[in-house]
Amino acid sequence: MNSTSSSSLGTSSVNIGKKFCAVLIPLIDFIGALIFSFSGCFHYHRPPKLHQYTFQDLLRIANSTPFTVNEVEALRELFKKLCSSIYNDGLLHKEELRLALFKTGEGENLFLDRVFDLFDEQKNGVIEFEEFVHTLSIFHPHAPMEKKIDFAFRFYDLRQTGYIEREEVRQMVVVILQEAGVELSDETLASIIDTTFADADADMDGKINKEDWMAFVLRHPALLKNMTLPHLQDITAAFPSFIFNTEVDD
Ligand SMILES: [Ca+2]
Ligand SMILES: [Ca+2]
Ligand SMILES: [Ca+2]
Repeated sequence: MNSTSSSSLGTSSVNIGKKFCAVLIPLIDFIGALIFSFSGCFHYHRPPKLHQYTFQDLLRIANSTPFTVNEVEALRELFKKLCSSIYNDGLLHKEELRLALFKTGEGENLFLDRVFDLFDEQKNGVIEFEEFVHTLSIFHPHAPMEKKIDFAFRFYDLRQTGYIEREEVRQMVVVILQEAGVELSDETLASIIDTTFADADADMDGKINKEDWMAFVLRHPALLKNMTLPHLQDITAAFPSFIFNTEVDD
C-alpha cells in the first residue's frame, strides 16, 4: 500500500468510527432513559410490596457485579417502579419497558425488541430483577471491556445469527436517521454501509464476526464510550430518598 492510499484510509477510518458511534448512540440512550425516566416522579410514592429481597440476596447480587449493595438497593427501587406500571407482578414485561422508554405501551420497535431480549437472559419472556441488574452492570464504568464489546456485538446481531450482517447495519442506520429526521439518498446510505463493512469485515467474508468486531472496536475505542454509563456509579445519588433501608457502608 502506498502512502497516499494509507493516509486516505486513515481519514476514512476516523469518519467510519464517528458514524459507527452514531449507530451505537441509541443503545446507550435506551439504557440511560430507562434509568432516569422515573427519577422525576420518585418523590414519595412507595411501590406496592413485591417479592422481598433479603440483605443476603442484595449482597450476593452486588458481589457478582461492580455495583455496591446500596446501588443494588437503589436499582431495586427503580425496578419496582418500572415493573409495577402495568402488571404489578414483580417482573418487567416488554410493554412496561416500552412504556418507560417511549411513554406508550404499544407499537413495534427494533431496538426495544433487541434490548428486551438481551435483558431476558433466561429467555422466559419477562425480565427478573437479577437479569435487570446483571445487564445494567455491563454499562457500569468498572465492568470489563470484553463484556461491553460482547454486549454491543449481541445487540447489533439483531437476528442472532452470530454475525452482524450488512442488512442489520442498514436497519440500524435507517432507524437512527429516521429518528434524527435526516434523509439520505439510497446511494449515500449504501456508501456509508459499504465503507463501514470494508473497515470492519477484516476477513472479507461479507459479515462481521466476533473477531472482526473486536478488532474494529479496538481500532475505534470511541465506540466503547457508548457502552459505559457514568451515571450508573451515581445511581444512589440519583435516588437519594432510597438510601435508606439497610444503610450499608460500602
Ligand atoms: Ca427472564
Ligand atoms: Ca446477524
Ligand atoms: Ca468477516
